[in-house]
Amino acid sequence: MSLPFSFRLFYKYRHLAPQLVPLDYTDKPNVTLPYELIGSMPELKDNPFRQRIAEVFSESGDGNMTLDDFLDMFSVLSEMAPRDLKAYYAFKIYDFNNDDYICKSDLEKTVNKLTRNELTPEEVSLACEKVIYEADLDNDGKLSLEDFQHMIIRAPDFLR
Ligand SMILES: [Ca+2]
Ligand SMILES: [Ca+2]
Repeated sequence: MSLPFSFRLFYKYRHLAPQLVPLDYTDKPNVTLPYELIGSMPELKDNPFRQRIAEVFSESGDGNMTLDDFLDMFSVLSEMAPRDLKAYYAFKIYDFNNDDYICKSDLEKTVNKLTRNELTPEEVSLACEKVIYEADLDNDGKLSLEDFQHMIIRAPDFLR
């Protein structure tokens, strides 16, 4: 998907740990870079969701990344990624407990990160109830991917 950028991204990946990442990838070397290196990149270091983003794109789920994980992450974060794909990954990022729904506690974590903990717990709770009330199309009290996608169409800022 991100072919035009793959060389640039490969060098970006390798630059994080030149001693670990070989220049020659033809034999598919089994290399994984630790989250500490990934999360401190300029593109991520100020993002309150950086650890969650790395976990979601990391095949091992722990935030450590192979080159393929890394390429996937940057192609989805790219401005050119289709909105549906971004929405799918945003949903996964906000689904902190990985149960395929965004429930109120997932949303509270999301809102706390988005607002960098500047709201009181009551304000956060109210904001989350409002979001669920407005976006929960099937009234099961939590947001499915479909509920979430409808919400994104109305409020695209949620993707940023
Ligand atoms: Ca969840
Ligand atoms: Ca629902």
